[in-house]
Amino acid sequence: MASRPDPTNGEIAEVLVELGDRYELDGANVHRVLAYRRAADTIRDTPRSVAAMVRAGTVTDLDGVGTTLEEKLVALLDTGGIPVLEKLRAKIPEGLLRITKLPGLGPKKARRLHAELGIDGPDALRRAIEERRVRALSGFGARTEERLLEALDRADAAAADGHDGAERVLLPRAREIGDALVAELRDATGIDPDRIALAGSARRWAETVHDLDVVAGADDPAAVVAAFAASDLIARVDRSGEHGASGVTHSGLGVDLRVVPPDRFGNLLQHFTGSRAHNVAIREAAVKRGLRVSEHGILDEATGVTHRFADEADVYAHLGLTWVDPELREHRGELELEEAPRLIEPGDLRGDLHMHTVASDGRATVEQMATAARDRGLEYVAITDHSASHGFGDAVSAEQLRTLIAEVRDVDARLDGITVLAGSEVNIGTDGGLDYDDDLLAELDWVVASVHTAFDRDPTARIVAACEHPSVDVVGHPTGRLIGSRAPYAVDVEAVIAAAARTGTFLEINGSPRRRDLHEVHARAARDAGVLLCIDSDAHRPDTLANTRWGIATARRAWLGPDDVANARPWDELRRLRKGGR
Ligand code: DGT
Ligand code: CA
Ligand code: CA
Ligand code: ZN
Repeated sequence: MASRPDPTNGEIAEVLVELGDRYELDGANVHRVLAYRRAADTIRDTPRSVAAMVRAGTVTDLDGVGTTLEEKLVALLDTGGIPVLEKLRAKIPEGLLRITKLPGLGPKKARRLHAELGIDGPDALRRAIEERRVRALSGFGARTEERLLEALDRADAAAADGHDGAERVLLPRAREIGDALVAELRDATGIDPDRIALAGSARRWAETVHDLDVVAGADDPAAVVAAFAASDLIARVDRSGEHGASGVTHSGLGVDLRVVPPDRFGNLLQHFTGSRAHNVAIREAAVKRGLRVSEHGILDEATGVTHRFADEADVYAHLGLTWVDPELREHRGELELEEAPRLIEPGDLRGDLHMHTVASDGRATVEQMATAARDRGLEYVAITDHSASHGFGDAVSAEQLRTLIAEVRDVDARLDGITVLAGSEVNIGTDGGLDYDDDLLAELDWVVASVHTAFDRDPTARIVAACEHPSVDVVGHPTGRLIGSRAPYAVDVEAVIAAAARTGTFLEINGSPRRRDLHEVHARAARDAGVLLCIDSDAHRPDTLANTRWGIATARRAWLGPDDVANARPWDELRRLRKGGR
């Protein structure tokens, strides 16, 4: 049998997503559809080859992969296809699948467009809207037509820009794979651990990463390149030479590897850490001193001597620059710093003031969350479940909140080594009002106020009103964005910062890796306006308490030190800093 290259995990995941989408359009049971999507997520996030697991008969070890799916994966590897997928492909037009991806048009509506109007793709949909035939269907109005037309225009524009291709990956996933790869190359080659690193956006702790950059300084570069090609984290090597290689991980993330002799590792690391804008600024500053900076070294034009450095810090020193932490290298004034600022570090956080339990949409109890936080070294936590109007069956009514407060007091009394505070993440209503009455709010130790609904109903005025409430301690995820999937709501961040400063309300840096909200630029502006920031996990399970690490990353990129962060203080100090010295 002719051998075909194994599909990467990303490619397998795509096939399963397509299978789920087509089943859904075919009217299949929702659980089956969700099962395919969940399996696709698991497979995409598996760092090693799933194709190899299928061959070894171990693929059912993965969460959500059973024997039915295993059979399909075997067929995919052996024949390049899955029979039921071929059947569904024949049955459901490609264009129909495309229009279900339009915002506002799920599979149910798409199926009706197909069944009742014969619409089989974007072009047919556009024609039908122009002929005002869509609004004739029940459940579709003139407003829907208008929105669909806008969505079609946006989809066309995105396709023309080529923006529908390679997506950026959230930082945690990129770092998980990148750190594993660096560790593997280190172990395989015995290279000096200080001479191999992740560079690029991952080292700068950016929100998303387009590709990984691995740099190394080694006496035998070919050995590092060979280890890279042999790594089972790498699905495919596209290009390889004596001093580097490019490849793709199983999840489809690109990787560039570059290797130089150890004596110039500092230059290489500095160059490929970027950012581009930071490097351009460095080169311009250097030229004025008669120095030319590149990844190969610093050329002194007067003497013709090229200076090379094993350590990155020496590159900055040689250029007469203060050391700049990687997170600051974004060309936002970092080269003008006279000394390196003391940035906040993970160990500086003493508390975590935003987390959920089974009382709302969390997965663990108050006691489990508090115990896990204590084991992570925290001194205090606030339990902040969703408030009465949250919906999705996850709301805490006023009466339930009283019970929850009692539970928190009880856990606090029983647990040693951690202070457990009674709080709430209160929805800000469309009129700027809060979900619970003032007396109940005043009983809480900690109140996070967040917008979760009606994003188009003047979020600025609502958040400003919340800041003016005497019991509101902090505004949660102030702009509501979800990186890669939802734009911030139209909130005037400057006005929110001004209101926070005026009222003594804190602003949150939500650590969920797809939020990181406030954004670093806004967090820096808030600090400059005298506002204290809270770095919170917004954890819904014990293990996501670790999300404060991504909040720390944003805080560092905002130039924040421990003094700028409310929960870097002991609770006894912070409680007095709450507005009105409550
Ligand atoms: P990414 O991959 O889009 O998430 O962001 P980066 O920053 O990792 O960008 P990437 O991978 O294109 O390049 C890594 C770093 O290498 C970049 O931040 C600066 C440096 N670099 C690469 N190519 C160039 C270049 O042509 N000019 C300059 N000035 N720097 C470059
Ligand atoms: Ca990169
Ligand atoms: Ca790159
Ligand atoms: Zn929230």
